[in-house]
Parts: sequence; C-alpha cells; structure tokens
Amino acid sequence: MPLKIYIDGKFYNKKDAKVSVLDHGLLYGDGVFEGIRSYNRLVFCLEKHIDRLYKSAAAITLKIPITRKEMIKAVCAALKKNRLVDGYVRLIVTRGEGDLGLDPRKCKGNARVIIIADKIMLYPRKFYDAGLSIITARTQQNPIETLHPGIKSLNYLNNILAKIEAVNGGHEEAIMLNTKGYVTECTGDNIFIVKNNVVYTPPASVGILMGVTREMVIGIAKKKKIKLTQVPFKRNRIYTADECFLTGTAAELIPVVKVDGKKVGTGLPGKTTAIFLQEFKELTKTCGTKLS
Ligand code: PXG
Repeated sequence: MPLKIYIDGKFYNKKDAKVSVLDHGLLYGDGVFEGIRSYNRLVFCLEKHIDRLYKSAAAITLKIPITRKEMIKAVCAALKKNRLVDGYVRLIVTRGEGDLGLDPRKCKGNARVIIIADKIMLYPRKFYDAGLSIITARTQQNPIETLHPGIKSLNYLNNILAKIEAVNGGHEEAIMLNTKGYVTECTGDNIFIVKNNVVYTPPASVGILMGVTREMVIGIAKKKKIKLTQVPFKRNRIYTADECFLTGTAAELIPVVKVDGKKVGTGLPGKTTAIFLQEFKELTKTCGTKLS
C-alpha cells in the first residue's frame, strides 16, 4: 500500500503528494515542524507536541489554519490511514505559497499543513548497547537573540552544519555550544550528564529546544527521587562526568560513552541512564493519545 500523505485536509498517495515550488517553506525554511511517535497505537505525548507546534508557529507569526483539536484528529487520521501501529509522524506547517520575495505577507495566509506518517527509523541497536561517540561541533548554537533554538522551525541549517561535522568525523551526533561556551544540546537531541548520582541538563536560558523527551526525563527523576538540576555547564563537565545520555523522540534515551575522543566515565553505558531508559519505556505505554 503506498504511503498516504495529508496535505491541507486531504490524503494523497506519496507520488501525488506535492506542494508548490513557491512555498516559502521550501524557499526560505519559513515554517515549523514536529516529530511525533506512536507506540502500539498510542501517540506518545501528542498534546505536548501539538502545544509546541502552535508555540513555534506563534513565535514566527504563522497562523495555523486549523484548531489544535483538528490537528490532533488529523495526526491520528494519518496514522490510521497508513495502518501504523508503531509509527513516526512528521508534522509540518509552512507559510504556504507566495512569490519570490521573502515577505511572508505574499503568502496571503495560505499556511499549509502536511502530515507524513511512516515507520520509525531508529539508531541501530549497537549504539544503545555500546553507546555513542560524539563530538563538540565548531558550529555554535544560534544565539537566543537570533532564530531562537526553542522554535522548531523548518530552518535547521545550523544544526545540519554541526551534523555534517559529526558525520565527517565518523560520529553520529555533535554537541553545540552557545557563543559563551556553554553546552546547549545536540543537533537533534537534548543532553544530560550524571556526576556523583546527580543529573544535570542545560536550562532553557542557554538556548535549547525544550524537548518532550527531556521533559519526561525530568519527570522520571522526580518520581524516582533522583536529584536533577537544570544548570549551565561547559564541556569539561562532560569529560569528567560519570555518565552522559541524549534524549529525543526518535532516539528515546541513548547513552554517550565518548566525547571529543575522551571516555565518559568507564566508557560504557551507565546505570543511571539504564534506569531512566527503563522508566521511559514504561511511559511509552501510558502517556499519550490512543488511536480509536
Ligand atoms: N533538540 C533538537 C534540536 C531537536 O531537533 C530534540 C532536541 C529533542 O526533542 P524531543 O521533543 O523529540 O524530545 C530535537 C528533536 C531527526 C529529527 O531526524 C530530530 C528531531 C526531530 C525530528 C527529526 O534527527 N529532534
């Protein structure tokens, strides 16, 4: 069965799912997106993703043409239409079709909603078992005074430049520092370290995407009475940490065992990371919106 893709209220076969070359999402990266996952027909934290989508849109003065309720329905419909039990949804809202000028007013409120529901592509198992080796990128995080990293916009070039550095060095991910040298996040994941049984993750103020998985990890720490603090830190704190892990919708929680060629802790995935991963797996069975 060909993939059925939602564009503005209708489903199209993949080969017919097309948008204009004058769409400002394509011309300028003018739009926002979300990556959402379903586990056994439970759309994980769907409302949180929808909230973030509408927040991102508001931050770029993009008016989404449908209500949150309609959006939730459409995401569920896209998963059902493609008979996905464990799926991945890419939800995209672009400024829509305009002309060659970058003035968003030319798009005349044609904002376009696209929903692609497909199978999830995961990091290979070996990375969960052995942990990732990552680097610090020379490409810095966008300062919060520019395109705020908390906005999940279609303009991911900065992250892609950092990702290219990682890939060129034979790594899977790269840490981006802010202009003051503080650790922010990776190109598609938030970052956590553990030192002496305390968990640390960078706060919003350094410039990060407020990850849904990150929020779940913070909740798990509370529940398990593990001390977790959101404080700025520099990369030397990762080099001397006992454990490090990344969080993201696609990756879930993935251990990091090497940063910039230096072993983190014992150089093996840590026990605190394992506890969080175990608890997270439980949440994927209960947190979200069940497909009817
Ligand atoms: N930081 C950034 C910059 C992200 O893009 C996260 C953190 C984690 O957020 P969530 O809410 O997923 O826990 C993300 C999300 C990809 C891809 O293809 C990555 C994301 C989203 C969609 C696709 O690598 N990362």
